[in-house]
Amino acid sequence: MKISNARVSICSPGRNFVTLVVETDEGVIGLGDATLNGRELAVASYLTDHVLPCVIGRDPFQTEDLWQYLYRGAYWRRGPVTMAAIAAVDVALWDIKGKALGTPVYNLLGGKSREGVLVYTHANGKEVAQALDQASCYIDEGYLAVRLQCGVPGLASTYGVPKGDQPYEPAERGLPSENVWSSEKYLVHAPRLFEGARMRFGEDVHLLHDVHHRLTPIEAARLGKSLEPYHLFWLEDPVPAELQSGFKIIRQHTTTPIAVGEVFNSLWDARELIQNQWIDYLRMSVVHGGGLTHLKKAADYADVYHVRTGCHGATDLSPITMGAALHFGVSVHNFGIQEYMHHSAETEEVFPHGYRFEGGYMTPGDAPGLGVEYNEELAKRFPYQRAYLPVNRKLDGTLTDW
Ligand code: KDG
Ligand code: MG
Repeated sequence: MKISNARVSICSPGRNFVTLVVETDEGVIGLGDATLNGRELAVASYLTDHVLPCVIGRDPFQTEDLWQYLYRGAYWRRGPVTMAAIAAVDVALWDIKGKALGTPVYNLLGGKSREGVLVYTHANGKEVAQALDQASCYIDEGYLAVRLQCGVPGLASTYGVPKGDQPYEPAERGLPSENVWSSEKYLVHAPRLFEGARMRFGEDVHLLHDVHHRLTPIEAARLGKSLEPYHLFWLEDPVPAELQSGFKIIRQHTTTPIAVGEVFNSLWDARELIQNQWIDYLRMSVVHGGGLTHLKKAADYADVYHVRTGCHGATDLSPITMGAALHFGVSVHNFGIQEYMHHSAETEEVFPHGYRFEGGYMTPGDAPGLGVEYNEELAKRFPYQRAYLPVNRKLDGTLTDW
């Protein structure tokens, strides 16, 4: 079998997605996600102009060699654009291999280690009560794990909390909007959200929280300590992660479990964090973490140090990545949890899929390959629209780390 053609398709059914379609001379087609939120066209060009001409004519079964060829062969290694492009090719090849062999991708990754993967979803609100009301609805739907975010009194808007009635979506169309941030106000308020949650929901439901890299290590240590009575499943992205040893300070002060890695694109971004056991969960995703080939290696390395997986799964990761993450999640031994933010109805129509949610868990389905399709004709009705993540400034106007 040979790769006979490959093309990039960009659409915006509610939000932007970059999809790679790989065709073979035997008629088997594979799909990959190459979406990089707010920088979509850079990955599309990287693929179309630089990568795809090199993959035509190659054997799609050679996932390892082709991954190394695109990673080592380019000379310029790593970075979100490069790694999202490599991931798209890699995932499309795993999809082809599964379809050609008539088996779901999880069987190619070691087979099932579990029947379904534990997922968490997002409950948000401007006020504590609103966030808890939303969480209550999800718990009634069967969710066993919920991420809680709420507005901070004194701050007009907070990332992760929708401004209007629409569900929270990480990107906004047009130019970047700006949010205002105060670590002082946030540190006082955040524990109230979790105190309220434990009073209302009891001790069993798993609660998670995302700091979006906004704190210094010692501030994050204080937050972790103040949240200990509410025993979070994890505290995510407490500090920016370029300086990996920052996590050592957090670890010295708190037993609240720490998750990081949605912006990582290589195991090298996490090596010290894992090796020093400064984190508990690795959030690298299939799309931004170089595909299934690289993520499997990162997970196996993490396993040695008692670190479990907790893949990023916001709406900017397309249903193709969600499907791939579920095959990965049911198979990898040290799976921890999977994020699951609901895609819009238009997105679901453009990407029909076999994965399902039931009773707090998700399953990838048993269709050969990934079990996710792409309706390219329908996608054409939703052309790309420029969109960005918001920018955050402190009260005095200084940009935050993120
Ligand atoms: O593109 C970035 C978003 O997906 C991210 O900010 C959302 O932090 C996020 C999360 O944990 O889902
Ligand atoms: Mg996050």
